[in-house]
Amino acid sequence: MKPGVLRLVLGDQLSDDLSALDDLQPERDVVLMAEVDDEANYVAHHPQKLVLVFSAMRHFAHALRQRGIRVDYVALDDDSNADDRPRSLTAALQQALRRNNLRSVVCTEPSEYRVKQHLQQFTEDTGIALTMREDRRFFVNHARFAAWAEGRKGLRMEFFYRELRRETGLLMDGSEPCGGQWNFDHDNRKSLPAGVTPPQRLRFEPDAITRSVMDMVRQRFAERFGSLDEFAWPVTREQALQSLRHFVAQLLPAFGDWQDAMKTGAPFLWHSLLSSSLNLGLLQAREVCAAAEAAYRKGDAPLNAVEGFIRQILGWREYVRGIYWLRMPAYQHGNALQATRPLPAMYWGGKTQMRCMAQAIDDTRRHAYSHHIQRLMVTGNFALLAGIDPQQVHAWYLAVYVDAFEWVELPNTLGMALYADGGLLASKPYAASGAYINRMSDFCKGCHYDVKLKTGPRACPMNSLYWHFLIRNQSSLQGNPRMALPYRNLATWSEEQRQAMTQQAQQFLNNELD
Ligand code: FAD
Ligand code: DLZ
Repeated sequence: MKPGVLRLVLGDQLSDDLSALDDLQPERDVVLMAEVDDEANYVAHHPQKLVLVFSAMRHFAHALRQRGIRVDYVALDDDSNADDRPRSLTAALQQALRRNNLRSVVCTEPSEYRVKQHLQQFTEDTGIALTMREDRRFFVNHARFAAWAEGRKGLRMEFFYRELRRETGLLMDGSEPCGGQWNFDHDNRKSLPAGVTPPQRLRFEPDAITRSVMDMVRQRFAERFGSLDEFAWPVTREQALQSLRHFVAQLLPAFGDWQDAMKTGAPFLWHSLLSSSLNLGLLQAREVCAAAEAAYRKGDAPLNAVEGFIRQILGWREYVRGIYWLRMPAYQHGNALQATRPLPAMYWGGKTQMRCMAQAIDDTRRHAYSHHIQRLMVTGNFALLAGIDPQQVHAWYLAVYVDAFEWVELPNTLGMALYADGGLLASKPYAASGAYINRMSDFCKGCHYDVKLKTGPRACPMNSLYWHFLIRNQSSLQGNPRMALPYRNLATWSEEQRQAMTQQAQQFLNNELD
């Protein structure tokens, strides 16, 4: 009989058709899954993220065992092995090879550069044979993305997305896009009228496995930012599929209309809440896009909603992964605007009188979630305008969201929110004053600050910070044609006006932030 193989399944590889499980022979192979300190601590993960990852891993291991597959599962709270418990994935691998008397490893390529490096170092150090297979769960592999990027001046998502629409046939009528246009963004920027109430979130109440992980996380990670009280995330494929069905039937039809809206006390609106299931592997991008398209074809959801949704997954999700693998490891050090301010304490729940920030951060604390516009145009925008160190912002986003894995978080944070990659990902900085937040939300009503004011003690800080950002970065940004409008406006200001605005912003930065 051929010798058995150790098949490593990582915490975000919880998919039945994972390439690492191809040709698995239950009578001789063993699957290794390991909860380890290094992964739990490399950033200060929100307790809900820890519970989600560990509970989903435990449920996946249980499902494999039910199929007759042998699983060697290393639990963080397995006290029978406390002295010898592995701290890292590679230590877990080494121990499992010995324990199961196996000599070779098969895995699927890790989604994060850091983890891939560890595994490659492991084979170099030990000489143990490790076969790394492609991750087929994405529409596009690294070679395909590199070929698309090759020789292009700008790597704009829109063109990549159109190629994928043609290639996959998603929302295509023959060779033409459904509805005669590729992009329905302009229909998807409505603010939410008073009286329109968002639907309830679908909740998955913690079962015995999740409750036991919650106890462990409460005990071992008590000091972490974030609450466990409202944990309701899908932890199994069945729950993730239920979530998908709920989204398509109840939320997708209005997804487009309110895609960019924000509302006090409504953290989820019509967003799908599918990112954690997608990123853990409980759902596949192809099936999610297919379900959305089917709703359009049946007449159950309008094109602006379905196109807007599919663009996020087929377009943005694939594109940011492509950028990540194309440009790592240099990408993670980007700081094109030379931002150095430390991350203020308000991001970790410290006091702030800015209602928009308080709302986004409190949603984050309660749910390990805030929707895209809050991430980009509130917490991200503030960090951009205030010149906060991209590394600290990156560590925050990577820690606090249930869906945060570096391959998707880093390009969104460094590239989209902070323009720290110098415009590789975004054609201009997503910088906005308080007027944008006021237009798209009800946050400014009842705020300590007045969104209509630019200077004075009650002036909205987003206003002075916005102009300070433009003044401070004028030499790098004014040549960008997409920044022409604000710089034309700034050109009409007197030197005194510029100075007054700079002083207003600096006062806030020096006195109101810690
Ligand atoms: P929906 O609004 O319902 O969108 C549907 C799906 O599209 C999402 O589930 C997601 O898979 C995909 N998607 C949407 N926008 C993006 C995007 N910009 N990039 C990649 N995929 C996208 N997304 C993550 O999955 N993990 C992260 O760590 C993450 N960090 C972010 C950090 C910043 C600073 C910003 C601005 C965005 C970040 N995003 C991240 C993208 C986006 O905000 C989340 O995917 C989205 O909010 C998840 O909620 P949802 O499932 O309800 O999304
Ligand atoms: C995020 C996370 C956490 C908290 N813990 C583990 C773990 O103990 N074991 C594991 O296999 N994966 C974990 N993950 C996911 C990894 O940090 C990492 O994101 C993936 O392995 C992708 O490379």
